[in-house]
Amino acid sequence: MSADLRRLAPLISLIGAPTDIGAGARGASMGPEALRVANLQSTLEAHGLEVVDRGNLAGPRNPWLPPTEGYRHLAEVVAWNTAVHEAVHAELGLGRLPILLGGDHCLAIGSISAVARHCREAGKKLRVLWLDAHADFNTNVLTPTGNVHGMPVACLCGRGPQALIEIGGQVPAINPKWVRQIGIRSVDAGERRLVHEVDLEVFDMRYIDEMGMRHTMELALATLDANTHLHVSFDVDFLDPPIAPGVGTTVNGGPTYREAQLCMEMIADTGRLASLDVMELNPAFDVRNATAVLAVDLVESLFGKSTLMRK
Ligand SMILES: [Mn+2]
Repeated sequence: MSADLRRLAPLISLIGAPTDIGAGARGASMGPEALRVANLQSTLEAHGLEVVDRGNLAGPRNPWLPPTEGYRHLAEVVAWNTAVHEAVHAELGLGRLPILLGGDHCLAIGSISAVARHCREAGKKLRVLWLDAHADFNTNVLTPTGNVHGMPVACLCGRGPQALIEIGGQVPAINPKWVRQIGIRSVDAGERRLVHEVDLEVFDMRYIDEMGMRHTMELALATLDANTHLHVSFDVDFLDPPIAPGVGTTVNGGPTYREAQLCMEMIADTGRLASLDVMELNPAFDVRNATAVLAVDLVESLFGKSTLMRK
C-alpha cells in the first residue's frame, strides 16, 4: 500500500468485552480471546492497517439467575453496556475505528448508542447494518427468556428499561429508519408485531433466497453519502450453522460462505465503514476455533480483502 493510501486507512482499536451477561448460554465471554487467537490483529495489519488492541473491559461476573420483571441480570447488563459505551465513544473521539469484540449481543446497546452520540456531536448521518439470524427486538413483556441479547435493537429504538435506553444521553438513541437487518430467520410472534409497528427494514432469508445477496446489499447500502457513518453489528449466528457452529443460538438456513463474503465485500466497497461489533462468538460451542477463524476472514473482507481477481 502506498503512503498516501495508508494515511487514508482507518486507525483501528480493538475493544474486548468478555461477558455473556445477556445470553442464554454461557461462553460468549471467551469470544474476545478466541478472536485474538485467530490472529485478528495481525490479519488486519497485513493489509497495512494500524491496529491497537486496548485489551478487555471489566465488569460484573455472570450470576446466572432467572428473570426479574422480564429481564435477566439487568443491573449487570447496564454496567457492561455503560463500560462499552464509554470505551467506544472515546475511540471515535480520537478519530479511530472501534471494533468491539463480544461478548453477547446485548452490548450493541452500549456500542451503537456511543456511535449515535458521536454522530450527533459530529453532525453525521448514521446507518446501522444488523447482520443476525434474529431481529433482537424483544421487550420484557414479549420475551420468552428474559435474555437481554434478544432486546438490543428495541432498546436502541427507545423500547426497554430506562437505565438501558438512556445510556447514550438521548432517548431513543437511534431512529428505526437508520437500521437495515440482514439474514433474519427467527423472530418471536410478539416481536414480529413490534418490528412491523416500527417499520424496521428487514431483509430476511426468504428475501435473500429470492432476490440474492447482491440485490439485498445494494438496497441495504443505498443512499449512503460522504457524510454517513456506517456501523456494522455482526452477530456470528448470522452465518449458516455448518460453517459457524461456535454460537449459542444456531438457526438453520443462514448465508453461505460465499454469500457472507459478498455481503462483507460490498460493505467494504462503500468505503464508509466506521465502526464494527463482532458478537456472540462462543468458543464453548466451537470446533477447533473454526468459527473464530471464519469471523476473522469475514472481518478481513470488510476491510478490503477481495477474493476476486480484480485490480
Ligand atoms: Mn443478535
